[in-house]
Amino acid sequence: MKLYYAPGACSLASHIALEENGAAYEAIKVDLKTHTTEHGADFRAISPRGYVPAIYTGETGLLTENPAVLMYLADQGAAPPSGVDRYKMLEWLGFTGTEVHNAFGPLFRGAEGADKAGAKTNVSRRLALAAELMGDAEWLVGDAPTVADNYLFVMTLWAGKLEIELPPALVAFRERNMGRESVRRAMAAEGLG
Ligand SMILES: N[C@@H](CCC(=O)N[C@@H](CS)C(=O)NCC(=O)O)C(=O)O
Repeated sequence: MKLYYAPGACSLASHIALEENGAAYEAIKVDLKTHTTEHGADFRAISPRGYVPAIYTGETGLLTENPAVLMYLADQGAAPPSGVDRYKMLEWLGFTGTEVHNAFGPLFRGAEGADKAGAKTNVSRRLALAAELMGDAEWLVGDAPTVADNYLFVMTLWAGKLEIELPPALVAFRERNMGRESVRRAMAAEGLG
């Protein structure tokens, strides 16, 4: 299996899942500015979408879009969530992608002034809702982390980098995730401190 990633991007969630699963894989870094892989290949020729994450497997060929990639990787794991938990995980993947991840968009596209302030407020509102939805739970679904936790965890890292205050529950969630071996390994592999 190959993972196309950019350091600290949303593809980190998939990188964590691969470390969690423990099977062999190759991680290929992509420069998102030049759309070139670390091997000098044109990334758009590999994936016309031009963004990460993308995985390539013998079974799926190229697979993109966070929810699909993360669901696939969850299913390769030792204990994929089943029954209602599977739908709950999908619910979190949908929420994190469309409500939280998308809210960061203007900030990564260089929003300034009132646009930047508005985008930060929007992200804060979404993160506050995530914290409310979590309640007192340690993990998003059931009693162990899933790929949905990986994805929301990356959002908490982005918030920190952009100096967006996190609700206390998400500060604790971020710390809890930082304690996972798979998270440490994936972050180290991406050169993240
Ligand atoms: N809809 C895509 C969005 C992925 C996405 O936003 N990827 C960002 C990194 S977090 C990216 O590669 N941006 C570079 C670009 O769009 O050219 C998904 O959910 O996988």
